[in-house]
Formats: sequence, structure tokens, C-alpha cells
Amino acid sequence: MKKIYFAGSIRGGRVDANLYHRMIDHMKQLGNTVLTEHVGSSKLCLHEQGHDADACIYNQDTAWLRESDLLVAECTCPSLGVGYELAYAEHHGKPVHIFYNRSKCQLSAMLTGDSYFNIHPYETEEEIFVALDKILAE
Ligand code: 6K6
Repeated sequence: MKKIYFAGSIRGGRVDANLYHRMIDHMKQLGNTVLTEHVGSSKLCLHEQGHDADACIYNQDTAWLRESDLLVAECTCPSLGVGYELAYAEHHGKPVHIFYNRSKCQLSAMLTGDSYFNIHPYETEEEIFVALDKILAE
């Protein structure tokens, strides 16, 4: 069973928050630990909270990234924080799986052009779950 860092947009916009929740639930149901369950929560505080509170978020999230076995990101809604986490995970040698809905967005060339990343374009939600089953069985 794996420790998964799930990355999804927070201050970048919460339009896909329910999808994040379903992806997190699916990975947990397979018996994995998702370190960042709050990313799928509807009750997150979205506002800047001052340097000290944001520093706590940064320190906790980067510690979880270093502790994780892999990173799974849903990138349809662009997010600076998620972009940072992807580069941080690459720097620390963590496997990175990036999902995006190809009918809703075009992924940044800084992601599609980086052969380190495993990129999973999808059109239906079912495709996400099939891919997650395969990734997490490895
Ligand atoms: C929790 C406690 C106080 O405030 C909060 C809410 N904020 C965040 N909590 C935890 N992780 C966060 C928070 N804001 C951003 N992140 C991390 O950055 C998450 O791991 C997301 O994957 C990513 C989202 O970045 P933005 O730029 O869209 O916010």
C-alpha cells in the first residue's frame, strides 16, 4: 500500500473539487493512504492567511511530499501551487502522475514537454479510475 500526495488546485480555483474528492476516495478504497485528503474537501479556507499560516502550509506540504511514495495531480484547473509541487516532486525523485481533461484544457508545455512526468489525458472520469488502478497495482 502506498502513501500518496494528491495535488489539486486550491487558490487556483475549486471548480473540480468534487472530482478531487472522488479520486481521493477511490485511492483510499484501494487501501492506500492519501496524505492530502483536505484537497478534496469543500470546507477549505481559500484566502491568504498571512505569512505565518502560509508558511505552516508550505512546511507541512513539502514534508508530506518528501514522505510520499508518489504524487498524483489533477491539473485541469491551473494552479501555481500544484505546478510548484510537481517540480518539487521531480527534484526529490518521486514518481509523478498528471491527469487532465483533454476536452476542457490544454496542459502547459512545461509539463507535457518534461519526459519525467507520466501524463494521463482523459475524457471520461472512468478513464481516471482505470489508470489509477493500474498505477497503484504497480
Ligand atoms: C489549511 C489550513 C489553513 O489553510 C488551509 C488551506 N490551504 C492549504 N492547505 C493545504 N495545502 C494547500 C493549501 N493551499 C495550497 N495547498 C497545496 O498547494 C495543496 O497541496 C495543493 O495541491 C496546492 C494548491 O495550490 P494553489 O496555488 O491552487 O492554492
